[in-house]
Amino acid sequence: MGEAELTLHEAAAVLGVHYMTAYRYVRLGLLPATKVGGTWRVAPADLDAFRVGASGEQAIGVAEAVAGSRRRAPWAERLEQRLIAGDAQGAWGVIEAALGAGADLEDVYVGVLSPALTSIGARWAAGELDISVEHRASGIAMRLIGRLGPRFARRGRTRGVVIVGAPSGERHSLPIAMLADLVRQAGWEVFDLGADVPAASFAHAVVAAGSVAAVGVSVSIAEHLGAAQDAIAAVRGVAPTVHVVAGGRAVIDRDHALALGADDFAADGAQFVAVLNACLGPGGASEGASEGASESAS
Ligand code: B12
Repeated sequence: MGEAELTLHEAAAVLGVHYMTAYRYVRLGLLPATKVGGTWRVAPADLDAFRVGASGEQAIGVAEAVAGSRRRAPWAERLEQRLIAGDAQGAWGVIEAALGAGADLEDVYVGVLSPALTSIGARWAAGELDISVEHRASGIAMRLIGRLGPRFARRGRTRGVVIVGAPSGERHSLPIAMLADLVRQAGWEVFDLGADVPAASFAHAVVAAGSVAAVGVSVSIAEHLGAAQDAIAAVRGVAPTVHVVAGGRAVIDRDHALALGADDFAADGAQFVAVLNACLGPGGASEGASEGASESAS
């Protein structure tokens, strides 16, 4: 056990700033703090690091501190701190600050939120974080995606329908939610089925949509690869020509995706969009893909 932690009032006094200023530092992820029984606590080492890093920034205000802090902890690290602290408002503050500093929406998903989650997963696997902390962080991440999602919408005619989901047993819905927004931003209409979707329901969604350009199946855990194979087979059963793309942490490469019965593989959202563009053309759904789905719908 190290030195006793300080209250936020004490930390503010040490920094020579108003309590509300210190509170904003915490909310923006600049000053690491944890909530204990409803009040914020700051570790002396974190306060020292902040004082060294801030080098007078606190005297010139939060905006400058935010700008200056870009030289210190990167956005992903700061978001991770807020997610681990269970601080939903502060997590949103970090996202807003990153956007304000010039990050675009894709940067926020790929360069800020994903690495923060990856690190949380690694720290859970190392026994550093309790699963309840990871669950709480996941809940906040989902709400962040909920707030960011509408900003990915693109006006105008959609290029076709893309269905994404994770197969039976697979509970990782965050990767699909981010993927769905990135594909939406590229002009496709996306139906996000979320996690734990039975094979028959993948098929049902394809038939119900009438005309589908592509289906993306996400697998995070190797144990669910068999269920992914079943989902792909079910889609093929109702729409033989629809383009199926497999991805996610558990799908190693293109050969692996093909072995699961998919037509293609993509390692991330940008590659998924590239695959959609390449096989379906910039104008939208290919004849075959539409036909397959609509045939089956009739
Ligand atoms: C959040 C999380 C959870 C949450 C999920 C909440 C939710 N609603 O999604 C909860 C707490 C439920 C959970 C549960 C479990 N989890 Co978990 N989880 C994570 C965590 C921290 C983040 C996942 C995430 O969103 N990552 C961010 C996304 C964007 O990254 P991504 O998944 O790699 O996706 C990218 C690409 O793969 C690709 N992609 C993804 N899907 C698709 C699909 C298509 C079509 C395409 C083209 C591309 C594509 O694009 C994405 C963007 O680049 C990861 C850590 C990590 N490294 O990711 C662990 C992690 C995936 N979980 C893990 C484990 C072990 C589990 C559990 C088994 C733990 C347990 N014992 O309970 C359970 C399994 C539950 C189940 N049955 O599925 C391990 C898996 C290890 C392994 N060997 O496979 C990880 C890696 C943690 C770790 N470091 O050990 N988890």
